[in-house]
Amino acid sequence: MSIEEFYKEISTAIVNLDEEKAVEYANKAIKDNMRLLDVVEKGFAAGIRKVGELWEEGEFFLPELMRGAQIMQKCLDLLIPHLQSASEKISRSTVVIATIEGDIHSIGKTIVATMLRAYGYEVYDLGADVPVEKIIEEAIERKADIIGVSALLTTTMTGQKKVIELLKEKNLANKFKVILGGAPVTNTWVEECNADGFADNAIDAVRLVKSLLDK
Ligand code: B12
Repeated sequence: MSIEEFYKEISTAIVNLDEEKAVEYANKAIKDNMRLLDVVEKGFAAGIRKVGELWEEGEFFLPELMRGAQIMQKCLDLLIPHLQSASEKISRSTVVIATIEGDIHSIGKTIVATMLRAYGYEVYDLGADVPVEKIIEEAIERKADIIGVSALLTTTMTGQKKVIELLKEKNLANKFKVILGGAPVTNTWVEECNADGFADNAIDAVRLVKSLLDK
């Protein structure tokens, strides 16, 4: 089986909600020392996005969407410790990351947090459904360089803008760089919010953080 076929098999296992196969592939990827981030992005994430499409098209119902996410999370729990063990402390910079309040989507944010850790950043992952004030409090407390805010819903994206607005109100805007992420985030939204950037996958998120800190 070629590597592309392997990614496709993983994605299919997620779409078929086949937990046994998905877990088997995650373990195989670990055992065979594969590039685990690629396995996550091109296999598992591709699968869960397809599940989302099927749900949107009415082929899947909410329990199936939830089951898909559960299987994905189980596999991530297996993979994440191995992604982290590749870590090499190369940076002392600190990132505080959260999914904004009202939004419970945590998978993508967790992958980004994991990758940043793997690249040596100190990462405080506040979880999902986190109020704007709490994100800012933690950023101050942890002396963060960067605040990352994830939003997966068009209705919760406005919270990303609120983070930046509240920082301005508190005269803290030049203390932190704010980066955004999540499927609905675009360049236009980043400009509208006055954010410092966005990334639509974990590798670009690492690149973005690095470039902002190099400035
Ligand atoms: C899995 C999933 C769920 C799971 C979430 C489980 C969990 N623990 O996360 C469950 C089943 C709980 C769920 C619930 C709901 N969901 Co949902 N869900 C999804 C789905 C299928 C996949 C999301 C995902 O995990 N993708 C995989 C990861 C790897 O990708 P990612 O999140 O985009 O993250 C990457 C990048 O965006 C970026 N990134 C992410 N965060 C950050 C942060 C920073 C700082 C940076 C730099 C980068 C970055 O890097 C990540 C890694 O590559 C999406 C479909 C989609 N295409 O996104 C729908 C989707 C987001 N959900 C949707 C909806 C509507 C809902 C519900 C409202 C459904 C309902 N009726 O209850 C609820 C929301 C409840 C709430 N209040 O939040 C809609 C949103 C529509 C919209 N435009 O607003 C979507 C788009 C489905 C659809 N096609 O309609 N969902």
